[in-house]
Amino acid sequence: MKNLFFAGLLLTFAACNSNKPVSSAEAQAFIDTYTEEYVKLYMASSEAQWASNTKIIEGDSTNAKEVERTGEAYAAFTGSKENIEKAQGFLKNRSKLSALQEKQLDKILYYAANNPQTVAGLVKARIKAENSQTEKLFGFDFKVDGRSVTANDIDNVLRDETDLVRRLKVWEASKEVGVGLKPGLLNLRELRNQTVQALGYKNYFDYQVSDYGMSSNEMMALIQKINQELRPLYRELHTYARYELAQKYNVKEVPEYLPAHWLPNRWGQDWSSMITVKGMDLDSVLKTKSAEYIVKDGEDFYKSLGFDALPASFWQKSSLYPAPAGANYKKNNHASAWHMDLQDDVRSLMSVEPNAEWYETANHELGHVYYYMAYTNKDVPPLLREGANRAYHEAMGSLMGLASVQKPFLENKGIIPAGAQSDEIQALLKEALNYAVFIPFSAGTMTEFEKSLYADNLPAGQINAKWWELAKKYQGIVPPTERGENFADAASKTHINDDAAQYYDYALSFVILFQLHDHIAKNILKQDPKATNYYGNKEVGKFLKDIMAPGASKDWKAVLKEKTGSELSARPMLNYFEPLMQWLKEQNKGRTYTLAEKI
Ligand code: X8Z
Ligand code: ZN
Repeated sequence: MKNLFFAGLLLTFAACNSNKPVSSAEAQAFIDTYTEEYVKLYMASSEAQWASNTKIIEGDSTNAKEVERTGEAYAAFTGSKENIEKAQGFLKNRSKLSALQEKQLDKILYYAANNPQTVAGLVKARIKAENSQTEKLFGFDFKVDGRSVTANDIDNVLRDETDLVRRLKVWEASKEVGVGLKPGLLNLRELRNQTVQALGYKNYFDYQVSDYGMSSNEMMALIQKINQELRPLYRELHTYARYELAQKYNVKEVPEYLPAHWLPNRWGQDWSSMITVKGMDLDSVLKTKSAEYIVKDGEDFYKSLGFDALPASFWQKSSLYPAPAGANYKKNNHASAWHMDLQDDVRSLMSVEPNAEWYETANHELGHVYYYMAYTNKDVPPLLREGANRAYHEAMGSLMGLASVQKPFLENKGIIPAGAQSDEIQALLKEALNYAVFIPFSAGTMTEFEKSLYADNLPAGQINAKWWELAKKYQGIVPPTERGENFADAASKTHINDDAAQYYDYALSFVILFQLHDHIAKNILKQDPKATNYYGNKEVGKFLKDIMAPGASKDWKAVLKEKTGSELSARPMLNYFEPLMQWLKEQNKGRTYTLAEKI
């Protein structure tokens, strides 16, 4: 990708390159000036986006105008011809630059490619279209039987309801939002592709993948390998779930593929709430707590490892709980974390309710926040205040989420009584229904769909057909009824709209998290990876901080090798679930498998 990128740049700007000799001091002066302006514009744009995501008022365009104004200013600067030429000029003499300077200049060009001034009109249209898509997605009023319901309400029904008629109704209601998002998505596909093409990327998928220093083909090969390695386990889980759910819903004939409305999640990406482990019923304990407890308890876990308390501004400025009933505004209902100024203003946007799913999500978001805090230090310049790669950023909090549901941890915290009997296989099954079930969704359905959309020019008339073709192939999930092209079920998923072409981040993050967890359990705690207690262990905290503190100033592959001794590998994840594999095969004896063994 890099080659293509520079080929494009040279073509566009060859005539303007200065031949002045460059020095590291000159490069540094440029980086410093750029950074000062960059941080200002980034802050202004973050504030506008924060307002636009936390207070969506129908018919009020105040936020939209601010998002456009600040977004355009940010784009004009980052994509300016002058900044591109300068960065490119310095990079012609890489040997004269320090590694840190080289990385920052590469970042400057990476940001530029999303906002080239040469296509300012397209960039402007994209900023407007992106904000309008987000407002439509999160301003949407879900309705069941004519009554407004929230995303949390929908999720609660899909988790607990056993009446299939009611489940179908709620599942269908959850997909209605996609209908109005389809034109916007098609428009954004064009705008996103065209903006990055102006600086030589093949398409927006290619652009996003290049942040890993990889080509799209390399990323697809990696992702497919992971998917294939997890396939035997997923195939057992899929077979098991078809039979168990048929029994749960009192359906005599076991379906070949899982009807989407049978699953306890809108996209079938996490089935863990299918199982309640006796003696470790975290969900019912958490339901007796407050939403505030969930977030505070997450912070307490991080603090026990030696992380600082969250700054007072986090509690003042975050938007952690659902909008009050009857509020005249809606808010983004998907969890996120924000580094507002690339300094100390860290926030999270959530709609926490006291249950196991939000407990996991709160841990996840705090992982982002503690990552921000760790790399906000004098050795990491603002332009490199990012994860070692995007997947690391996702992995940290998810790792803590995994650690926080293991039995010894829960016993230690007094969430479950010490010494309570519980079935280890059931606990492992519950985890697999979360972590293993997620892989075909993230590495399969989502990634393949977005690749098809951005890189392979998926025709507008095949958007929904493609989505369901992939859901069937990878997840073994089918729609409950015919879903024609009047629907755009993919667009009901947040990331398809506002975090485009990046969902492989999450698949990779799960692989990384099991690698880190395996290392922590075996080499630091000397505990069984399936039964750990991280709580209070400062050495674990140090291990995590050492990964987080350098941000993007270190190469992500080198970090993994240095910290775990191995390359990226799904082995630790597979080993973790190995005992479950045997058990599932036993359970599934005599049952019909419908998923192909190989993808
Ligand atoms: O989107 C998220 C985070 C964003 S910071 C809450 N996750 C993925 C999803 O919900 O689809 C976490 C894991 C998967
Ligand atoms: Zn995240």
